[in-house]
Amino acid sequence: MAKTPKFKNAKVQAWVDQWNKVCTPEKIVVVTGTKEEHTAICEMMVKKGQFIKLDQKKRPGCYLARSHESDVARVEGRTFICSKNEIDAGPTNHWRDPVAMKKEMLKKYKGCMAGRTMYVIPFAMGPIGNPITQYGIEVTDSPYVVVNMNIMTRTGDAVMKHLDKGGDFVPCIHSVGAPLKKGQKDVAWPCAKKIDDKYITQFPEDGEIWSFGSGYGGNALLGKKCFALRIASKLAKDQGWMAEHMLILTLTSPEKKQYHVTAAFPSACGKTNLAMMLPKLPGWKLETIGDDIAWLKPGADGRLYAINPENGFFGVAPGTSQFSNPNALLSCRKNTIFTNVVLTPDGDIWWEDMGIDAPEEGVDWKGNPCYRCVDDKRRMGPKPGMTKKEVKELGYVAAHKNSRFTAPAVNCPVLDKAGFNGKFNGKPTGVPIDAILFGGRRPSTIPLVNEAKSWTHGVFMGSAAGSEVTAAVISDQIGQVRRDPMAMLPFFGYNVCDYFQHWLEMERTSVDPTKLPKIYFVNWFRKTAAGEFMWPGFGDNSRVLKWICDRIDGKVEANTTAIGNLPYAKDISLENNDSEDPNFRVNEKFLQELVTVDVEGWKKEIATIGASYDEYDKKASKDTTVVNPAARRVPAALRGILAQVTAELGK
Ligand code: GTP
Ligand code: SPV
Ligand code: MN
Repeated sequence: MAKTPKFKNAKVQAWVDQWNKVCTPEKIVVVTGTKEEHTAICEMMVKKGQFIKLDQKKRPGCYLARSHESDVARVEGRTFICSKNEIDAGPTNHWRDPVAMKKEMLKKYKGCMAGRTMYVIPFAMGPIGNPITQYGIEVTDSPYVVVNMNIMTRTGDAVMKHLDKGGDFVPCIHSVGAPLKKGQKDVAWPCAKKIDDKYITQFPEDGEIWSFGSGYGGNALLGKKCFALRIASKLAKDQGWMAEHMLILTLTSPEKKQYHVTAAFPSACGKTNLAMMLPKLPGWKLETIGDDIAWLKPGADGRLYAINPENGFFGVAPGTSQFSNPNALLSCRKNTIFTNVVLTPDGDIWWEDMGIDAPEEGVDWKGNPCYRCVDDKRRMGPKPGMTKKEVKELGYVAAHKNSRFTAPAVNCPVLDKAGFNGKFNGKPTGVPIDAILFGGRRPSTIPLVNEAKSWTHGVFMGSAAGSEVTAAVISDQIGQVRRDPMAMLPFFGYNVCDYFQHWLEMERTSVDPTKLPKIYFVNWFRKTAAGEFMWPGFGDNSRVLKWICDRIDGKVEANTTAIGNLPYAKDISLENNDSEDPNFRVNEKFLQELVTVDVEGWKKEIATIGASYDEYDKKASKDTTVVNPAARRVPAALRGILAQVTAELGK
């Protein structure tokens, strides 16, 4: 056992001491958060073969990691909400009894850090000192986690100083679950290889996070999904605020009017892209505040104010290109960690749809050689001389579909620095939100943009969100449409029905409900029967944002339909719609279709929304502790909207 360092905060002392005794690491390092320390850990990992140092002229401060094949994304099947009562975890979460779970996991943690260093990471979710900010301590045996946390959160001495003064924090424990015997050589990506040995566990009532067996992304960087969404959503419900899977952006019109927008899209459905999008519409300026998580609090004036609790971007690499998201590429030019992308012979990185030619030869995410296709310079295959078709048939990609970059937010050329620092008009309130967008990948039925008729209707829209499952999660359902309410399905820290009720409460308890943001549902992903996207997306999404601003300002009429207020096609600006590439040009015929109600499609849609509600209600119906027949079920107000839309569609 290592010697536990001394901490001024008694709770920190107890937390580290406890896990030192259980996990028996070789030594303990308290992360101070300096640049030198960060670099030294990266270099240590290079020496151990866990990081590849990229060409420092092309990518200063950048490294590449390759994960184990079993450890490439979040594991929803092994993610648990451990509330005392099962009903409090609700119908969408995997529930376990907290006492039994701690007992089971303690067995796993026993001796799990043997031969390894235990790092103690003090971190802040939000700007240090901001009244909305929350603090955490992550104890981990993964240096990869340390350097990623350094980028994704504010870490080190400044946080510890805050805790020294007795500040409270969320205690987190993480282990890759791969102890080393004496003299045993470490591997490139230590983790528990069997999926059933991985645990991503939240104890919302104790406010604790216990993670074991995975080193990847949201499974291991515990400030992100585990804390800022699962634990925070429960806190937020209890305290009257909201923790959401949302980007935050600042939009400035040619008339210099400013708008703040948040958007909740499921994993790998376009948050990072929208958050730093380059508007196609002339004169419009977009700035980034956050790309994944927003904490929103009601202000004294009735508006909702948002901060981004994170400090960096853990962005999807494939598809990120000079055309689709130049600001993301610029964000990862320096001090960035790449995971599971292709290594090029000149020490740079590449991925599918990066918009640049593949190297003739490279090393794929598994560490195997890969080669440029003979008939497509932008594809790579596992053998020399392959065609694009052969590669596709193999289902091969050189960069993993959920390969990612971890980039500091300060690198983003369009960062709204004040907003990112939680400031608005010089005050640490966060920014006032004008519009909330929901969305998802929906190849059919769902229009380009649909405005809610009321807050309750907006909550209904969010509750009914759905999307094709993406590679951001290890699942056998990739590509199938599933309901993903408010893009939070994997991230609710409590019962989804209570969460819906909480959204409704935000209006009921508001000092001025007229000041709440307007709510919209957007869909950039409609496809033709032939499988082509009907909307160019990316920078062209600024056309939709402008319509939303016009609606907020009362400048345009909308088409009032059964499903919501749709734009008239003429009100979607087609200025600057002259790209040579038809994929990056709005097709006016498609646009008309995108703003028309597909009545038959919607009847089916409504039926599946109703079915999802029924499914949610089942849990309470089967639970003997729920006596009130309306309790712990989908709120009647949402059922009311469902009935109303159904009736109007039938007319
Ligand atoms: P997480 O980080 O997993 O929460 O994902 P995200 O919501 O931030 O998704 P991201 O912006 O990284 O986008 C994921 C994928 O969707 C990328 O491959 C993008 O190229 C693609 N994408 C994003 N926006 C658009 C769009 O407007 N149209 C189309 N067709 N694809 C898009
Ligand atoms: C997501 O899956 O929504 C992500 C990536 O943002 S992860 O941090 O792994 O959750
Ligand atoms: Mn996300």
